[in-house]
Amino acid sequence: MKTIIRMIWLLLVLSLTLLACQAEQQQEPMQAPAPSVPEALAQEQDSVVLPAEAPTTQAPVEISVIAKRFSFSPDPIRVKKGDRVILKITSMDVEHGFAIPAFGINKPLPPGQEVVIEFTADKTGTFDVFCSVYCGTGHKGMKGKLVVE
Ligand SMILES: [Cu+2]
Repeated sequence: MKTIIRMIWLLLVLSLTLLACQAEQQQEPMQAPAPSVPEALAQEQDSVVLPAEAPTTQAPVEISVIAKRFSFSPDPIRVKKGDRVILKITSMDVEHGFAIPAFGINKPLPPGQEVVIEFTADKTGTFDVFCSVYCGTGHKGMKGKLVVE
């Protein structure tokens, strides 16, 4: 029994020593970065200034889209790779849905109400657009394309 108690004591002492070492180690690096925080802030401020010099690439591309039985217009929707795209979609008749699975987009379009969808066209290709809310006999054929060049 005594040996077991000794071992437990040893373990306790060891773990306490380890904890103390860790605490010291943590303190040292914590003191070191403290003065460098203003430097990091200064660097961040510098990098904030830089993108402001090239705002033209950041300007979003707005496209108005009409949804009605059983098509979208324009079709295809054309954008450039890297564009920040703002789609303003209005259903002219019944409720439709607007889905582009390749960009994780799927929103209902209540009739007569403009729905705004924003995304970044971060890959080139031709992507499926389709209606995701049953809207009548032609629903299955209510498809379009998004072309990212
Ligand atoms: Cu539909």
